[in-house]
Formats: sequence, structure tokens, C-alpha cells
Amino acid sequence: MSVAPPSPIPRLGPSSSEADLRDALSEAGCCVVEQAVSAEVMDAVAAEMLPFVDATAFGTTDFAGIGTRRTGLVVGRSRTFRDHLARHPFVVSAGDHVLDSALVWNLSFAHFFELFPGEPAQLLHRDTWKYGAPPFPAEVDLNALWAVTDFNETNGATRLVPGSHLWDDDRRPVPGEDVGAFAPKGSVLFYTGKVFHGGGAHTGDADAEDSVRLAVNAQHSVGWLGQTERMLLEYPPHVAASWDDDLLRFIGYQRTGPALGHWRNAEDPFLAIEEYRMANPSAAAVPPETVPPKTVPPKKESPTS
Ligand SMILES: O=C(O)CCC(=O)C(=O)O
Ligand SMILES: [Fe+2]
Repeated sequence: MSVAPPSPIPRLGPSSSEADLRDALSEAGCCVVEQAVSAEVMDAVAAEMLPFVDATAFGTTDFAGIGTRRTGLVVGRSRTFRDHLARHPFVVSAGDHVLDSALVWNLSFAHFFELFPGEPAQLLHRDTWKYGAPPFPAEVDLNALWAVTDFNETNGATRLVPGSHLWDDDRRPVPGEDVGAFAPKGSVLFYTGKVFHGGGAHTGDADAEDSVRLAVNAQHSVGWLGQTERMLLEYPPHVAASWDDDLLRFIGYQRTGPALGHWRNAEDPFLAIEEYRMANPSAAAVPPETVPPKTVPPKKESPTS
């Protein structure tokens, strides 16, 4: 039986409207917003994260990828992520649309991904499988995968099955149904938790400049689900007091339902930040935003070559 060619991944630009973004996500469950930020912003994220990656272990399973490293604590380590990516207007609009069944939605995790030459394609999957729960009636997750380098035909651009967010729970993709999310550096790929997708095969030359595919994966989830990262443990008030209030709520300093997410005597957890700021007035001062410096990420050895 021949398979119908997959529909293309919708492509938007930095000046596309909110309506275009909503339509793309409703119909395909995914889209690329080309060059949502400048290449300099991505270089700054890479420069902030690369000092930490050598302490990160490679994956130990086919799914995690033995040629893939995922380094955490992106919110704390990358000021550029906090200032330019975390609450980017496209992210906020996409989350408000896809996760609209919940009163609030949060950042669930933010990881810095390195995909090295030689890494095979990842199993096509739905991210909602990670919860080990019965199928959800609505979308609970939304990914923003930021292209810190180009995503192209050879360096493992994510493969997706547009429209598969609407499939029955027992349907699985067959070969030929997935398409590559090619995207220039600075773009953001959105896909919902129900869209089948997976990292592509990295068939590129390990000796080429910029051979490692770099990405920041920010995943967002409805407020009534557990965040993937224990962010309040990672970013307690003495670490995070100077951050923007909206960002603080977004990482978990907020109630997440009518009677959910309390702190102490059923209080709003944002009070923990306010009390810390009152006791430590200088900690509340937000340092002025810096222009991201232009830097080129160093080349890495491939563990699979
Ligand atoms: O790296 C990618 O392109 C996607 C990775 C992914 O889907 C996952 O690890 O869940
Ligand atoms: Fe995934």
C-alpha cells in the first residue's frame, strides 16, 4: 500500500501574525517560525552554554542518543535565554493557543541539545509518552526547539509528521510520513506533545565547521501537570530574585489551578520572591540587559565517529 505524501510543515516568518501561528498549530500541530531571533542571539546562547557541556554525559540509550548530549539549567546559565527566548512573543502566543484548556501553563524544562555526526534517527514518538499516563483529552505540552545552528538535511533536523496530533492513540507513523524541519539559525520549531516527531539522522561530516547541531529545547506544559524539571529547587529565591516577574511565574512561582500550587498557608508562591526581595533589597535590582556578544561556538569531537 502506498503512503500519501506528508503535508508540509507550515512555515512562518518573524512578522507573521498570531492568527497565522494559531492556524498552523491547529492544523499541523507544528510549524517553523524562520529567524524569530537574530543569529547573534543564538551565538550568545551557545557561548553561555558551551562552558558547561563537557561535564554532561552522552545518552546511554537509542532514544536518548549515544551521540547526543542534553545539558540542563539553561534558564539559570543563559541570560540570553531568559531575556530573549523564554518569553518570546511567539512562544507566549503559541502556548496561550495550544495549552488553552488550562488556567495557566508553565515552562516544563529547558535543555541545550548537541547532536553529533553519526547519530542515527531517533524513534518517532509523542512527547506525552513520557508521562506514562492514559491519553490526555487535550494538548498538554508544547515544544519550542530553537535552532542555535541551522537545522538541515544532513545535520539531524527534527523529523515530524504534520497533522499527527489529531490521530487516534493507537496509530503509528509508517516510513514516508515524516518530513524534516529544516530551519536557518535563529528559527524556532514549535510542535505539540501529540505530534509524532524525532531527531533526524546526523549524516554530516564530522570534520566540517559547525558540524554539531545545536538547539535549545524549551518544553511547556499545562499548570496541572508536574514540570519535568524541579525548577523551584534549581532556581530558589536567592538565585532568581532579580529575574523578571513574568519569567518567575513562568518557571513555577505561581498558583497553577484554583487550589493548586500553594506555598506555606495556601499562599501564592510568588510571595517567596517578594519576601526575599524585601529582606535583600539589592537582590531585586535587575541588571541592565547586555547586547549579546558575537561569538562562534567551538567545534566538538564526535563520540560516534
Ligand atoms: O532533537 C530533536 O530534534 C528532537 C528530540 C526529541 O524529540 C526528544 O528527545 O524528545
Ligand atoms: Fe521528543
